Amino acid sequence: MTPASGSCSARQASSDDWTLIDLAPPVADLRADARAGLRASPKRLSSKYFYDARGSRLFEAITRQPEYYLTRVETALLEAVAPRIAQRVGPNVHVVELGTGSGIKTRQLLDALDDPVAYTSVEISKAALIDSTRALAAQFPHLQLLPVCADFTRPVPLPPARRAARRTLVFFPGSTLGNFDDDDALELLRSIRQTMGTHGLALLGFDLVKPVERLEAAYNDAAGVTAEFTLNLLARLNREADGRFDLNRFAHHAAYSVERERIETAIVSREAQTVDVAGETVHFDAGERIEVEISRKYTGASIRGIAAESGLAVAETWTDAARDFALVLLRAQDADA
Ligand code: AVI
Repeated sequence: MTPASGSCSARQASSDDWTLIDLAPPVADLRADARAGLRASPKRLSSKYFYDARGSRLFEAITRQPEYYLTRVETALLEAVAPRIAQRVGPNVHVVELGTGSGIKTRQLLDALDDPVAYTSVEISKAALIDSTRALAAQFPHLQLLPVCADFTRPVPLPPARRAARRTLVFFPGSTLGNFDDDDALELLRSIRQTMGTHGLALLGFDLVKPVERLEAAYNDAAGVTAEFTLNLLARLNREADGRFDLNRFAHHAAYSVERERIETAIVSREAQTVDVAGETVHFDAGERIEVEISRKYTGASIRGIAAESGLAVAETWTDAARDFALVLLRAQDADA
C-alpha cells in the first residue's frame, strides 16, 4: 500500500489499453506537517510519510520477515477462499482496490472472479500506480484497467467501465484500515460504502487480536527491518525537510496496548538533544516519544461494531484455521441480506 504521501507528478501515464485518471490532491506538505507534529505534545508524525520509495521497499521486506505473519496468512487465506468469494460476489463485477501493493492479492482475486468487467486501482503514488497497471495489463490483457491517481481516504467518483457491471466490489486488504485512528477509519468506511453503492460489496482484510508476544514480535522483527522502516521517517526528513537527525540517537519502539487493542509504534529519543528540521530547532528529552503509527487489531465484535457505525453489515467472514486473520465481506446495511 502507499497511503497519501506521494504525488501525481509528470510521468507517461497511458498506453493503448489504459489511461491514468489524475484526481490527485495537492502534494502533501511534509515540512509543514513535520513542524506542526513536532511542536505538538506528545510529538507525532503521520505513518503516511513512511512510504517514500525506500519506505515502500522496506515495507515489502517486512512482509517477508518470519515474525510478520500478516501478509503470509492473508495471502494463504485468500488463495483458499477465493473461489467462495467469487461465488458469493457473482459474475461481472467492477473491482475497485484502495492502494496498490505487490499485486499478489490483486492477482489472486482477479484470477478467481467470474469475468470481472473492470479493475480500478485508486492510488496516490503515480509511479506505483503506473508500475502496477503495466504489470496487470500484461497479466490480464482482456480486463479493462482504470487507474485513478487519487487519495483513497475520500470518496472517488468511479470511472465508468465499457461493459456494464452487475455490482462494485471494493477491495482493501492488508489490515490497512488498522493504521487509521477510530474517527478516520469510520470516515474511510463511510467513503467505501459510498463508492460501492447500495448493491455493492467490500472485501477487507483484518488482523485479529492474539497473544501479545506474537503481536509484538511482528512489529519488532529480529533482523531489525521494522526498526529501519520506522527510522526511515527521520531519514526522509533529513532528505526532504533539511533535517539533521542522527538516527543512532533515536530508537524504534512498538508495543501492544491490550486496552486499546492496537500496536503503538513510536520513535524514542535515546538522550536529551536538539535537532534542526524544516527550519526549526526541536528539543527532545531523554526517552521522549514521537508517535508514528497505530496498527489496530480486531475481534468479530469490533469489526461488526465499526461496520455498523458506517452503514455496513458483515455479509460473510473467512478466517484461517488459527484465527490469525479475517477476510470480511461487507454489504450496505440497507441492501437485501
Ligand atoms: C500497512 N500496514 C497494515 C502495516 C501494519 O501492519 O500496520 C504497516 C507496518 N508497520 C510496521 N510493520 C508493518
